[in-house]
Amino acid sequence: MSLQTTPIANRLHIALFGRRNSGKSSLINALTGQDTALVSDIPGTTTDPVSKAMEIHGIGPCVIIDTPGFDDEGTLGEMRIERTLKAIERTDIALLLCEETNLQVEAAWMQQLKAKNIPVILILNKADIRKDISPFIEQELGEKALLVSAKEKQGMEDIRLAILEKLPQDFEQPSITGDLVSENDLVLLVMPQDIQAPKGRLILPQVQTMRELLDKKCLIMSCTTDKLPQTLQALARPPKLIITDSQVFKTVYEQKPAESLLTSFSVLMAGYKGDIRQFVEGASAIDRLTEHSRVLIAEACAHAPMTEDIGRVKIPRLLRKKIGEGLQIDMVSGSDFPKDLSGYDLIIHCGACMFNRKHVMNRLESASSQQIPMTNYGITLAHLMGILDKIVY
Ligand SMILES: Nc1nc2c(ncn2[C@@H]2O[C@H](COP(=O)(O)OP(=O)(O)OP(=O)(O)O)[C@@H](O)[C@H]2O)c(=O)[nH]1
Ligand SMILES: [Mg+2]
Repeated sequence: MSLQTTPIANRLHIALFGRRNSGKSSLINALTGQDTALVSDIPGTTTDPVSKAMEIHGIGPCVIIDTPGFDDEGTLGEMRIERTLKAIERTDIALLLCEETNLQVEAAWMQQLKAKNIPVILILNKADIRKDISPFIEQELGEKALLVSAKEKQGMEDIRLAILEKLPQDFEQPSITGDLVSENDLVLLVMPQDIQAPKGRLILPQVQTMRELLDKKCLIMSCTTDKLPQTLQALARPPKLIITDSQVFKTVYEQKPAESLLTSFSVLMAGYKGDIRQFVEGASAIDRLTEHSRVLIAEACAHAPMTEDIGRVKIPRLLRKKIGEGLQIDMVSGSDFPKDLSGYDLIIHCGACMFNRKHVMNRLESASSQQIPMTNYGITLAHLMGILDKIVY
C-alpha cells in the first residue's frame, strides 16, 4: 500500500453481482477505464472476487469488487458462490446485473442484499443487445434497471449518479478521537518500543490517529514508553489525552498525571471500526468463562498478521491463566468467520485495521443476533488488566 493513497479499509466498497457471463468483469473494466478483470464469453471466467481501488468523481476513494457469477454450478461452483457471498460482508453498495427474463435468482440475491441493508442498483448491462428485458426487470424486481453497455461504454455516468444517490448516510466515517479532544488540546502518543511495525514505519492506526489530530489542530507530542517521565517533565502542562498501545496500558496508567485522560489506539479503532459499546459489554463475558467454555479468536489478516503474538499467544495465555488450562480457544483468520457462532461463549476480534467498517459491523450484528458476546483485542487486554473503567472512548 502506498502512503499516498487512502487505505483500502476506509474506501467505499462497491460490489458487482450477477450471473456468469452477465458482464460484471466487462463493467468493472468500463468503470475503471482499465483492463482490470479478465473477460470472456465462457461462463465462470471470474473465479475469485477481485478488488480494484479507484477514485470516482464526486464520490471519492472507492473499491470496486468483481465477483464470480452467483448461478455457478458443481462443487467448485458452490465454492465460488461461497466466495461471492463473503464479498457481501464488506459491500457498502451493490450493483446487481440482470440479463435474463427469468429473474428468480436475481430476486433472491436482491432480497438477501437488502436484508443486510445494502443499497442495490439494478443494471441491465448489454443494453446494446438486450433492451427487451427491461420490462421484465421492473415487473419481477419491482424497480427499474439502469440501461448500460459495458461494451459501448454507455451509461457509466448514470451508474455514478445512482451510486451518489444511494451513498449510505453513515458512510462518513466516524471520527477516531470523537469529542475527546479539540483544537489546541495537547495529546501525547506513547508508543511501545517493541512496536511490531515494519522498519521505518508506524502502524496504520497510529498514522490515521495522528493525521486526524493534525486536522483537528491538536498539539501532538510522542515518545516511547521508557521516555514517558522525561516527556511529561518537558511539557508545560499535562496532556489532555494520552493515547498508547494496549500492551503498555498499565505502565502508562501508573505514571500518567491524574488529569490526563487515557486511551489506546486499539480502543479508539474499536469505536471507529465497530460498536465500542458492544465490545465493552462483550468483554464482561470474560468474567463468566469457565474451563468448559469455548472462545473464538478472529483475526482480519490472513497472512503473517502484525498482531500475531497478541491474538495467538498473549490473549490465550492470559485467558488460560485466569480461567484454567482447559479453556478451549479456536482461531480463525481472514474471511473465515463461522456463520453459526452458537458453540461459542465469547468472540474476541482483532482491531480489524484491514477491514472496512461494514465488515466489522456485519460480524457484530451476526454475533448479537445469535446472542454471543463479542469484544476485541484492545478491550480484552484492558479488561484483563483491570483498567477498562479507567480509559476513555
Ligand atoms: N453486447 C454486449 N456484450 C457484452 C457486454 N458486456 C459484456 N459482454 C460480453 O459478455 C461476455 C461475458 O462478459 P464478462 O464480463 O466476462 O462476464 P462476467 O459476468 O464477468 O462473467 P463470469 O466471470 O463468467 O461470471 C463477454 O463475451 C463480453 O464480451 C455489453 O455491454 N454488451
Ligand atoms: Mg467475470
